Amino acid sequence: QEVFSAEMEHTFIAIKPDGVQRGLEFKLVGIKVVVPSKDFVQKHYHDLKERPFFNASCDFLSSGPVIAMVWEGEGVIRYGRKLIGATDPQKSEPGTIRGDLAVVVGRNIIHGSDGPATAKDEINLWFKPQKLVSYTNNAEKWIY
Ligand code: RTP
Repeated sequence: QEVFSAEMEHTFIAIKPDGVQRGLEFKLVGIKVVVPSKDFVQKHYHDLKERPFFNASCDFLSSGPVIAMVWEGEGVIRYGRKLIGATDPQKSEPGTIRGDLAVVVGRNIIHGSDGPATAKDEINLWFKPQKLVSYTNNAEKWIY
């Protein structure tokens, strides 16, 4: 079944096993593109239910495609937050994703779990366990 318009060009990009396994960064174990429903993102943001920006944040997160990922590795939660930068992009350091690429708090580009308990809940919400890939590293095959 053809899902894309014939006039628009598409490409398929795949990171091959050496690129995935050379240990260039943390381990990507799940990824998908999804337009989440408002009902779904209300679950994601359930902790913010009482905050004045809850509804606006839910409308925004459900307004278009989200690339959802699960990364694995020692310290990945803390490092992820460091790479992402402070919630308010105007307070994020240069060199962080939000510091370099975002301007306002309601459009801060990227989310990262803030601790082990939320990471577990969010991974369970966004991914079925069978969609996560568990693999051991074979990097020695590609290092010369
Ligand atoms: P995130 O969960 O998205 O990584 O954000 P966070 O922990 O850094 O911040 P949190 O307080 O959990 O807020 C979640 C998201 O709500 C939006 N927000 N708007 N004052 C505001 O208008 C306001 N404050 C927060 C942001 O998109 C924030 O990332």
